[in-house]
Amino acid sequence: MIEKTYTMIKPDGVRNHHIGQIVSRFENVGLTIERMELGMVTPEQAKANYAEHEGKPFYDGLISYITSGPVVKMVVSGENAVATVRKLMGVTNPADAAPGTIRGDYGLTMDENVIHGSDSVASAEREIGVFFGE
Ligand code: IDP
Ligand code: MG
Repeated sequence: MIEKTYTMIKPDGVRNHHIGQIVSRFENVGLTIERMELGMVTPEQAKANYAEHEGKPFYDGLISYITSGPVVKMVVSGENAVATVRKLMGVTNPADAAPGTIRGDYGLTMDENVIHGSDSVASAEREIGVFFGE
């Protein structure tokens, strides 16, 4: 099914100059970049995006991290876009992510894991609303 997902290169991915490599991976498999914007995440957007993690030990650090520098916000579309982006990202902890995945290739620790991707079509719709206001 053709669907849209929200994905975001986190501040470490931008700071470490991986934007081009990451966007290439999406384009290489045939996904389409529908929207793309470099900018900061506001505290309000960070809290809305990570509401499910409020109260967890890493929550405050996560909000600081995601608001610490510019990110690249993207809407990506294509066949199975949600699952395909998650597959290209690799598992949450870069230490466990397979080589060849974005987190496996460009990350080292859980504190800075390079990229975000929506975990379902419903999350994607919500997150596109949070970050692109639609
Ligand atoms: P996901 O990004 O792979 O969907 P989630 O479990 O939804 O992973 O966690 C959201 C984000 O919160 C992660 O991408 C990571 O930045 C951060 N995070 C999750 N667990 C930890 C942790 O144990 N320590 C530090 N940061 C964490
Ligand atoms: Mg998640």
